[in-house]
Amino acid sequence: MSENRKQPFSKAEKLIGGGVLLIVLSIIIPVWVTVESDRREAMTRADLDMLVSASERFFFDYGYWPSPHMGTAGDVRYGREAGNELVMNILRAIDGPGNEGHRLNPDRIEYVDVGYRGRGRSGVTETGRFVDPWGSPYQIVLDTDMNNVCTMTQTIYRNQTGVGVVAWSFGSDRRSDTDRDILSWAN
Ligand SMILES: [Ca+2]
Repeated sequence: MSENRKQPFSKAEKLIGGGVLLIVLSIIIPVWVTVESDRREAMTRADLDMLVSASERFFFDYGYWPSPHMGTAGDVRYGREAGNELVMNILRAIDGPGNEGHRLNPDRIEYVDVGYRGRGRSGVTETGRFVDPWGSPYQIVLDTDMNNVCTMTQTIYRNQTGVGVVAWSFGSDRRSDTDRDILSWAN
């Protein structure tokens, strides 16, 4: 009897306990994954709204888009050939690439307030690149040739008429042009 007292759980009890634990985990883990992916998607949508509205406010104030490439035909896509830090430095009023000496945002207005990126959290890198919660740079197209069309290059997405800025995230698969992409516009 003293032997039994030293064993708080019998083998059968341990098996049952382990089974219950597995069942609980099998419920909790998928719920957590869904909650986490919903959280990241909501964060991404908020970032995209912020990028578009900040760019529009910038245009309203200055009469040009937050880009060092104004006048470039065919528009410029940031996040791919050109880093999006060129746009972000202008919108964040930072003296750096794209906005050297505050030349494009001379009033030094902070149109966006973005923190540093973290695990599962969007934000700017040390070089000022704005990345989504999965770590991929946000894609931004600005109407640099001012023809009221955002010309989309090297992507499945159509040119967007009547807007000066569009932005998108690669989403959870970290690849562009897939159904996981999160778009600032209704495709
Ligand atoms: Ca254009």
